[in-house]
Amino acid sequence: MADMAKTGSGLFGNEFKYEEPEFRVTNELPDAAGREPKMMLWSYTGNDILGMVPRLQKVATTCEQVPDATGREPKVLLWCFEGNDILGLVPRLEKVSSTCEKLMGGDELYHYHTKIMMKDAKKGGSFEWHQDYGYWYKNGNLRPDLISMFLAVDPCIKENGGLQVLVGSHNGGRVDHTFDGGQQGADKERVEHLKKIYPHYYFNIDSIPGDCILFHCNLLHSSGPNDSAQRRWAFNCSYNKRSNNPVKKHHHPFYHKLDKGKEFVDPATDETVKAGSKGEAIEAK
Ligand SMILES: O=C(O)CCC(=O)C(=O)O
Repeated sequence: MADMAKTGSGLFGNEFKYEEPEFRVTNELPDAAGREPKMMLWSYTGNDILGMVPRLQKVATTCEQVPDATGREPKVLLWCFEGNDILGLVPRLEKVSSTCEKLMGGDELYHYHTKIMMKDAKKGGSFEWHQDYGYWYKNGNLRPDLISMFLAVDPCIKENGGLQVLVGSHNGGRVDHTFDGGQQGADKERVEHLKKIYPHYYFNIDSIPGDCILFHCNLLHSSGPNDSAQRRWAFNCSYNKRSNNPVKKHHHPFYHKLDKGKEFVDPATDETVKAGSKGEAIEAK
């Protein structure tokens, strides 16, 4: 959609819909991200992401169970380096990585990690209120210069433990985190105060699996248990700024260049060929 980024839509005016064939990030997106009390939230669907969803569903599950405060366990499958399999393409996609880069001010980002968050039907546990920076601060990232893309593999709705956020709370700065079950949870008293300032919002990503949300690492978010009969999986890629290279070695990587994949050669710069008549764009079938 040529003018996709001209106007935000949705409840908070910062949801943007992407449609094939054109994807273009204009300055309105980062502007919307910076405005109070809006949060960083974008929704777009891409066929290349959608095409991977069935493959994600077949992934081998060498995952961790991370108990919530009640002992119920959502499962997490986490990897740091992109890898050369099909799943490694997701964080490399231009429309994901370059959009995140633009939203974070244009500085180079690198892939910090990707996760698949799995909540089994009737069993899956919660993620307590937290900021991702609650974890990542402890990893030696000096600044909150990280961003994530949460991609719905299954419909993610309130009933199966979909995502909830405090809209705009990334503007409130870092909150202290301590263990809450096996997870890092934000200071509960502080969260209760913040709830009075920032609206509590449930996402319903029910129409198109493949929709995603991009959000800043200081956005307070959580998700409930899955008591429904419907599985809830989500794919989550996180990036850090190169200029925010962590100061301590830990379980996620230091800066490494993100290989965004293809770069087409401009025949005009190729001295080994003489370009003939101007070629026409080939449309993929
Ligand atoms: O998968 C979810 O419901 C929440 C995930 C989450 O909070 C996170 O990855 O930081």
